[in-house]
Amino acid sequence: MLDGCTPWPADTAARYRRNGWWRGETLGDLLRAWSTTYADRTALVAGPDRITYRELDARVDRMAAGFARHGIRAGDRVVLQLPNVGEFVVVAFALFRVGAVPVFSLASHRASEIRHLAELSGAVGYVLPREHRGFDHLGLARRMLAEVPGLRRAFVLGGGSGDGDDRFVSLADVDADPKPGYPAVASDVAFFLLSGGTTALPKLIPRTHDDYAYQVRTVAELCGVSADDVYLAALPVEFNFTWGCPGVIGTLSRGGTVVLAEDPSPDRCFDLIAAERVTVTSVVPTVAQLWLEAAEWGGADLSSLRLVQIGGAKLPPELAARIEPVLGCRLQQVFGMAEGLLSMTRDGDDAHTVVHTQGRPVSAGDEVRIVGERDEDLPPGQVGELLTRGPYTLRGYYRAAEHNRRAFTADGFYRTGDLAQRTPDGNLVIEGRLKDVVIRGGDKISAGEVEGHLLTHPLVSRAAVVPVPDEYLGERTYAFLVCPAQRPTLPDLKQALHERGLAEYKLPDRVEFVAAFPLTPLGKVDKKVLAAAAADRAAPRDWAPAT
Ligand code: J2J
Repeated sequence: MLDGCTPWPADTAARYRRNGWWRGETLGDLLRAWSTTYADRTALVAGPDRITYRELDARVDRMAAGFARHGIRAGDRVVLQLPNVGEFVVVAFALFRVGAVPVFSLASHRASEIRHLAELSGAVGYVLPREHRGFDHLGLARRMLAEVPGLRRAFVLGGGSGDGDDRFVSLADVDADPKPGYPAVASDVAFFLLSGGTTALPKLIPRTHDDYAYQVRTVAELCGVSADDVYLAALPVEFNFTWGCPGVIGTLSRGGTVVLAEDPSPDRCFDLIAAERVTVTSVVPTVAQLWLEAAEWGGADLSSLRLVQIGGAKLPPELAARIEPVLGCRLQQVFGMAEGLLSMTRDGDDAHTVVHTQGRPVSAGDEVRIVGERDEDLPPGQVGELLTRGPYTLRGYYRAAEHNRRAFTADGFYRTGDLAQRTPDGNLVIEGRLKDVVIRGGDKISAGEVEGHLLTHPLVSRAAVVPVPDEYLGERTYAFLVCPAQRPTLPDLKQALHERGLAEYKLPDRVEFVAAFPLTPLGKVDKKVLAAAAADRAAPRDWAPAT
């Protein structure tokens, strides 16, 4: 396995293989097999492009050879930052085939995040759009190539640099006659997903071909995906939910059609659902709410939908109860994480289970514990931290030995940081979380990361970021600041964070200045008190200045 990753123990891996869960197939080889079976069916619809399985496989082959010709080798890391375009799928599979490892960045990431991901992964390449939603990604790539030592090539969708700099290659020129026999290995890392992050800087989640192929196969089976299904990728395609739960890969594995939407707005998605007769899609609760409001206005033809998966953040039961009557299709709640474990409600579950729980883990190999403060197992009905390990859950973040000691138990359970209980009939209910994260819409924002950036402002001496409930986004980001000399304005602070290259979605929505922070008996900032104060403007703020 790639240096810096934590493999599963040998006996565990052997058991996963014996059980037929890990089959030694790479994602690149699997696409080849699917293309042979479903050759002339439509694999992908993106904008005006419609491509068959055969064409997709051929494009992937040519691009893989093109990457190899541009010096990309097995084991090389490549930051992949593209919006929901067909090229995302082609690039990802081309890299899988070569055995190179894409790092799935968000299209909304800026200099701060891309620099960190490129440095941490040791990336040699960066795939990006020339421009997207008014942002100059090419300019960002110029900066990254200058600042990150190992980064030597940028592959640009929509053209090269235009100034003769041969480190910039147009993605269209990543093309060569196919060569057989790449050295990708199924037990090795296929790609990196990003953690929702509790630490100041995002961590990388290694996903192997074996583990991801298993996840996708299991979920596609559970959701009854067939060649008649049309999956709408409404959320960003690099999100684990969209990519493989069953998402893009699960749909391709069964001969269905993947339709990529530029954004999840009801305007855009309802047209695509009607035009392409979409049957399955996945959204976060915030998007579900917008869709419900739009659908209640009437006029949309959503009759083809059979299943809407909702996950990524808590789905309020009132919202959950409206899905089936208003959208006219089945709801599936999904509790998932890029780290692995997926829990879902099932076809055949009663209405109460679907509305009020996040279902059951998808694999017989998923081990789930709900524990109290001393890691003791709690009985059904009691809320504790959810720990998990299994055939598609990581054993360690990439190059994060110290963090891994805290994030995993000695016997390899991942501490999710989520608070959950198990109902007597075995369903999970997510009750909250221990981790210091704001879930804004579906976006995960590490409080520590934003605090670190806020603290670089010369007027800010202390910063504490907490979630505050929000009717539309579920939560927003609320920053408490101690600024003894003078107070910066919110636009001023936003501008400063912006200049530091922080992605837009991480900027605080609200800022409040206080004289001091409330402290726990152990002298740590008491974020529970701060979160309660953020939610209640009338609550007292007379926390004594620390002495
Ligand atoms: C409450 N919190 C939830 C839910 C995730 C499928 C679906 C979602 C993700 C995802 C994913 C939640 N109710 N239904 O990767 O494949 C919060 C938890 C969790 C964190 C993981 C998938 N579903 N969450 O959201 O890696 O706090 O993955 O630990 O982005 O989102 O975030 P992420």
